[in-house]
Amino acid sequence: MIDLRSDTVTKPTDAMRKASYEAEVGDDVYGEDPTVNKLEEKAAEILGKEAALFVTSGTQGNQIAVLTHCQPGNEIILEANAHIFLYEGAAISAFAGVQPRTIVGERGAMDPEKVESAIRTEDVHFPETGLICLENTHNKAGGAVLPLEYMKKIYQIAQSHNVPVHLDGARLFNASAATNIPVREFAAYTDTVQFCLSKGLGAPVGSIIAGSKEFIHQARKWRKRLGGGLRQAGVIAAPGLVALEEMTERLAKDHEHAKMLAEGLENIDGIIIENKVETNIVLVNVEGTPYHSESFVEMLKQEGILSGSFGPHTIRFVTHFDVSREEIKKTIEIIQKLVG
Ligand code: TLP
Repeated sequence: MIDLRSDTVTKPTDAMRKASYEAEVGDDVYGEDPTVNKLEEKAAEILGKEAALFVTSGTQGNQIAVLTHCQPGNEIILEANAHIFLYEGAAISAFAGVQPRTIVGERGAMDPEKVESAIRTEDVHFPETGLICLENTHNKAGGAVLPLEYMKKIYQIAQSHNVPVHLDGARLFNASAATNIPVREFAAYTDTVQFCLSKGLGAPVGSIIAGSKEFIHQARKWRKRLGGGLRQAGVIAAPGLVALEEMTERLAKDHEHAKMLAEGLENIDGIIIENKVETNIVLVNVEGTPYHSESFVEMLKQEGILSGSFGPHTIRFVTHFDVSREEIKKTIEIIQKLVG
């Protein structure tokens, strides 16, 4: 199978498995797991933040950030297709008791003027704006990179209104690889950041959230409340360290493969590439073929290619390190044969 459903499907490398096996461990709830501590220190350093926390998933990281920043009854501003809004089971409302204020963006970026005017003024009727969330790269916008200047603008607006900014940087290293801008420069325009070790970086599980020491102190408590306080977690943190040491540079290869896939598919009659491919996601519109997205995905599956339906006519392909250049070529050939 050529699995292009998501970069979450990547399997741990041999080096990761070995690191797990050899990891020095302790009870992380007591703060005594040396491997987890090392991962958190390294992640904080890479992001230029005071402290970091190892969490079980991107969703947990985002939710801990919302819970830590906000009070029940707050409102958070986020893009209308943000993962936190679309794909996290309304956890912000169910757990944090906050309501979303969504703004439709352009390639994942909300108009800064709209963000500023969405921030609530003091009024007895209004919820307080507790947080602004950004997503970089933006999943639904096809792995679009939010430019650094844009992030700076949003951060300045947020600061002038005393509202914190959280970055869902599940694929922040992809944004960095696409722009050659270190992750810490993006992180500088945020109060807190979440990034996933388990996507393009290839670790089997886990995410990091980072921010000030005080924020991470509170976040640790929320992680415990949510049942995310793990014990000898070094065995899963060790692959995360390998991910940070060995897997960030190679993301450019996934981006090359995504561009190659888009270029190969765009010449096929009936197929339109919906996004400007900047990173590892290709959104393919099949409206001009006799198929809707679900049936297209099913047809590809029969041919040994896994993809994801991302709307009635849209299919998402995500490149990652378990997919080779030859497999990309083969994918193009098969789609050409099926609909060309
Ligand atoms: N995204 C998954 C699915 O949930 C859609 C994927 O296959 O892309 N933020 C962003 C921007 C994400 O894309 C994801 C996962 C998460 C957060 C959540 O991460 P996990 O799956 O670790 O909870």
